[in-house]
Amino acid sequence: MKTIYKHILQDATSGKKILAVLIDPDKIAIKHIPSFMGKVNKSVANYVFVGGSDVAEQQTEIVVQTIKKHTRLPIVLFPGDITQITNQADALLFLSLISGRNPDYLIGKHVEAVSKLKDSNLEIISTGYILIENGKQTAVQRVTETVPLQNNNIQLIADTAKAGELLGMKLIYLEAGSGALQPVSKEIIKKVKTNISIPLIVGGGIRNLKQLKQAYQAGADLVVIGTAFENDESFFDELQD
Ligand code: 1GP
Repeated sequence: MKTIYKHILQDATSGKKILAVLIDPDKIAIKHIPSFMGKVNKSVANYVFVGGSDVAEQQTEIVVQTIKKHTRLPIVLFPGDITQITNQADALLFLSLISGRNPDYLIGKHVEAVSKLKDSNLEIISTGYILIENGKQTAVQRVTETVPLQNNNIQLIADTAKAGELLGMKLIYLEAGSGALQPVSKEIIKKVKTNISIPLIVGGGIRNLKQLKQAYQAGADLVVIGTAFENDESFFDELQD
């Protein structure tokens, strides 16, 4: 049943806040997945996102298969490349990097992905992906060779998000980049949220409960956290209810 987007939409509409734990297949050891997922399962996390910027071929499939054995949470691919697409997951964020002007990441990779997706059962969720400057170069920026939107140009960020919605995208993802020094600001989240009527995802550089709450209060419907859990799993203890 392809109901992941329906649930995100329902939760976003009713004001319920959603949390996704991001697992980078390049950064987690397979043998560590059972204990890591034990902590995810006890936390308030609703989804497991899987993806990264530099991941060896086949690695995503092995990681997703192992995660599946240790959780009932839906697994959503958040791929940095088409080699990370695997039918073992439940859904795929079909990301178009609308903050950039690199045709490969706007449409090229998507055309390449079609042959892989034709016979797949993945729920495909069109997502407008917007990279925001955060003070240092991130992996997404390096790999995609795009320039992030400046964090003081809030109107441009809001217009970019709205253009994504008008193009028919189902989600907007504001991304400061994995391990960002600063998360996306409250002002940006607020402005984008008031300009769009589709669910808003925010991620990058969120490392503590205060920043998580700030993102939700500003208008994020779904927050993605990866690095903070990689660095300190005790963060899960703060997120038990
Ligand atoms: C990165 O938004 C995600 O794509 C999560 O970022 O690893 O900084 O939590 P962090």
